[in-house]
Amino acid sequence: MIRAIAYSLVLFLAASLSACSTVPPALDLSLTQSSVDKKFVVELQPPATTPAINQMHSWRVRLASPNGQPITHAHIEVDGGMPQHGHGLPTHPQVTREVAEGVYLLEGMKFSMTGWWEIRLTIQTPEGIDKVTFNTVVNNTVAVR
Ligand SMILES: [Cu+2]
Repeated sequence: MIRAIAYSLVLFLAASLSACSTVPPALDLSLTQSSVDKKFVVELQPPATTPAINQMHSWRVRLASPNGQPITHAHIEVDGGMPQHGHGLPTHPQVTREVAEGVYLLEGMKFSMTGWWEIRLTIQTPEGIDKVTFNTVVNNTVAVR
């Protein structure tokens, strides 16, 4: 009886461990994506050094038209989360300003867990509104001090 319980506990732990670490194999990790309706080409620029888990950090967003012209004065909203865990971002990141022509500062990013995260942007410009989704896999297990 105890052996049976111990055995099923081991099976359960093995199953939950593999569920935690499985990232979909066909995940598109490209940092340059076309928006859903092809109105924009968006490049996410990660911080120069990989942030630790729970470390607040910033990204840059480079926004261009399909033919490569920088798009200025856009309003960009940020959303995201972990699709496999059903939770959102632990912070409310914001695009705070345009630091160069068509390049925007995305502040307040933080990843609280390792694994697959989605970063979703909604981009509003005078030319229209469109959405884009990026996938990123956080492998860093270093905790912030
Ligand atoms: Cu999670």
